[in-house]
Amino acid sequence: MKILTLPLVLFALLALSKAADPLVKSGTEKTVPEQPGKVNPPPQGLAGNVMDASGKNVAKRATSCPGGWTLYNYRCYLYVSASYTWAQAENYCVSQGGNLASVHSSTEYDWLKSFIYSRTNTYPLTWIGGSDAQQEGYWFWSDGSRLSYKSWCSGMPRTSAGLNCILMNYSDCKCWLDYPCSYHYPFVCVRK
Ligand SMILES: [Ca+2]
Repeated sequence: MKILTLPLVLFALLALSKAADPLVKSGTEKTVPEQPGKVNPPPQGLAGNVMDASGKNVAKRATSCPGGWTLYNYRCYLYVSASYTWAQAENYCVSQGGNLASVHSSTEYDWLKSFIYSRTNTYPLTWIGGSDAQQEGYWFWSDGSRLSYKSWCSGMPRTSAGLNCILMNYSDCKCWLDYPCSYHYPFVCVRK
């Protein structure tokens, strides 16, 4: 019996030290006391994910789409063939939980053109969400994102009054035209 007792005692000691381990660890990790009132900048996650201080992802990124919408690069797209004015089109997109589409790179624009082609077998003039109706020359996307990537046709945008909304797929180059917002065209909505 004595031979058996020693291994049992050793085992019990080992088990006790293992159980105590997490307590020791959490004790030693708190060497830097938290400073009340100090707000750390939100950490940047992979692929531009924006997280708040608790590590929660606050940037909305779609991984699936409602029926009829198409997922591309974490956003959902809907082509609407009905001809609306730019404002009617934007209003419709908002009613569906989105905005008129914004475009942020040539890759994204190439995809958007092919997406419309997949729906229509052609390249129709189509409203997207860019507008300078608020102030001439100040272009915004209706979804609030920054208008930095541009695919204007040669000579665009023009400075004459009343050409305040972006039509895509103009001419052979399928570039952007600034056009009167009150004209009726099909359009593309986007939602996150
Ligand atoms: Ca304008």
